[in-house]
Amino acid sequence: MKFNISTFLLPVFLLVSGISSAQNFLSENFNGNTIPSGWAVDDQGTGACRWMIHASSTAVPMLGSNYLFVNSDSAGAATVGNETITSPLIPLNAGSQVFLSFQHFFRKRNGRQDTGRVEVFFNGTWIKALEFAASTGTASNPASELLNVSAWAGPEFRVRFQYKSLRAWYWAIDNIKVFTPPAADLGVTGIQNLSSPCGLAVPLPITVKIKNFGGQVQSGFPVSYQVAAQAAVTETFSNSILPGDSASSTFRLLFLPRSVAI
Ligand SMILES: [Ca+2]
Repeated sequence: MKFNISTFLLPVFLLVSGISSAQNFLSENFNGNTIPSGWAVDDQGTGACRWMIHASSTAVPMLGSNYLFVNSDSAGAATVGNETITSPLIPLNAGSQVFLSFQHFFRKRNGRQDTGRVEVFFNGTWIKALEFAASTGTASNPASELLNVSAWAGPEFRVRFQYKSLRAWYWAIDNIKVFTPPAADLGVTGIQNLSSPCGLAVPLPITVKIKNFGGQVQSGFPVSYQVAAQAAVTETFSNSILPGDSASSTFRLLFLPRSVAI
């Protein structure tokens, strides 16, 4: 009988937690009804396409609260989007560990030219940090982005979101943060979807995806999993993960499905 391991209780956890102070330089949830103070909207397109605050809706619920939105379908075929929204000034000390995070749904319209670009201001120049040209996230499950922007930390730091399109769909964004994370902050972000080829006595490797949310390189930390009431299995992740990066880890001890009561 083929089965999916996700049907079992399989918690996977790390034994590393945040141990140093975090600092928020910007944290905006866009829950108000207007563009927050200090944010600048530049509307260079045609039609009603411009950055605005949008309420959570049936079509695009996002996370259930208001969010930042630009809609390239707002004026029909005539819509040309060339839309930018820029954060307030966020003075940063050069050399500090700084991350940018946000959640979003970039809805690509096939066959159209539409891109969403994230830029940061450093040393007098806007620098491309991220660009989206394919659908990213969904209307009810926005993607979470985490980017190490430390290389561009400086007294003139700002972040802007630029949307360009020729009557495409839209870009919805929420929870933009600029922050220094705790030095040690690791988490399991996924478990490889395992299934037995046939029968329950086939040993299976368990692979998990680990992300370093913290501000320092991490290595040599314990990772554990536990199936139902079985004893927890703990092994050491010996490679290194840079801040903001992810890595896969496969437990050397294979999992025996037959040892689990169904
Ligand atoms: Ca919100």
